[in-house]
Amino acid sequence: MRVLVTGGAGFIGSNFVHQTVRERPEVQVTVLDALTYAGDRASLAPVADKITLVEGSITDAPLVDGLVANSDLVVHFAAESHNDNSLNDPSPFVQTNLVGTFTLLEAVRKHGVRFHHISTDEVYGDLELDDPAKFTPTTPYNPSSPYSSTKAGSDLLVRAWVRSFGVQATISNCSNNYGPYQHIEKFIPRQITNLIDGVRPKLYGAGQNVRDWIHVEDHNSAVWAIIEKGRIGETYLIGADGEKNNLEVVQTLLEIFGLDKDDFEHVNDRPGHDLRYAIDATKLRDELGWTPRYTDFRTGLEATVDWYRANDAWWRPAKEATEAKYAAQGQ
Ligand code: NAD
Ligand code: TDX
Repeated sequence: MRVLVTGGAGFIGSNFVHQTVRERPEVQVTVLDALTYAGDRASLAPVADKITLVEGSITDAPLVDGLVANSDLVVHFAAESHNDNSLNDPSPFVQTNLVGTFTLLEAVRKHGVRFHHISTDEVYGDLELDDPAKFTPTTPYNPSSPYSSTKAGSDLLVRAWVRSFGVQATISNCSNNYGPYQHIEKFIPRQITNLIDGVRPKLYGAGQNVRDWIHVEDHNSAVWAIIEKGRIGETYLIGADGEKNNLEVVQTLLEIFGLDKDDFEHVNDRPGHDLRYAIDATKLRDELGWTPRYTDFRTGLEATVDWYRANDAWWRPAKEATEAKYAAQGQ
């Protein structure tokens, strides 16, 4: 099987490529990645001789057409993925998330290629902190930020291409991922690398916002389950019952580093900050028999801390500029 992985030099995509090479040696992997600030050749270095990396944009229709024509499956991770960036400049979000997904859909339509679209739980908006409800596949779309609204739009394009043109596609909406190779602009690796540098973690607002954490390996095992056993046209929600508020996450990290639980700073909150995300993954578990392997958050977090300690060379070059950008907005 020939698989085209878009965004395969990013966080979740590179982990997907590593896992696929390790567990499915019969699969031929081609990565299409624009190598933006979030994409890094080095994330694919351990598998470089086993895959093909094409540097280019998913908005480049002739390039996409040629690559899709030579594939049996497209797994679409490529996106602008950071909410804070989308508040500063939404334009690349519209280009990549909407125009890029449209470009891929036109190519898979033309060549009759199976498509799996990677999306986020943020398309559903947020839940109240005291609401016992979780997101399900029938929760109405209600995105808050330029990031989540362009992801929501991309999901709707996929649904329309399935219904109108018979494109063979599935969609997954996953909760917050953590693990190796995550860009240090994101919450968990930002705080881990701050702590490695002896800098206090930075908590937006009061830290009461809740995210539903899943290890990236569990996300990707669910993606393979959907590719192999999912029903065409269906949406599957991926989550591993990992709800934690941001304060709890920071305090677990402080504990891992042997520091006092109050050794963090409150910084400016994110405008429009979503309160709580929570996934009900019953459909994925019952229909496809998927279960997560990383069920203990603290153990998964310790392994992630070890990875960032051991891979200073991977993240160090981006640290200064990332922190300067946050500092400019009091974060
Ligand atoms: P990331 O920002 O780490 O990686 C994105 C990758 O896409 C990078 O390698 C980047 O170079 C590439 N890219 C960006 N624009 C491109 C373009 N125009 N053409 C080709 N490549 C381009 O993101 P991530 O966290 O790995 O997220 C991957 C996917 O998973 C996204 O679709 C995101 O919406 C979704 N998702 C992420 C999370 C999470 O917690 N990180 C949760 C749920 C869903
Ligand atoms: O320094 C910080 N301090 C802080 O308190 C940062 C960077 C974040 N936060 C908070 C904001 C959020 O409540 O931590 C939480 C997580 O923040 P992010 O890592 O930016 O993730 P989030 O906005 O929840 O979105 C993530 O999950 C869903 C991914 O970035 C998206 O791509 C995915 O769709």
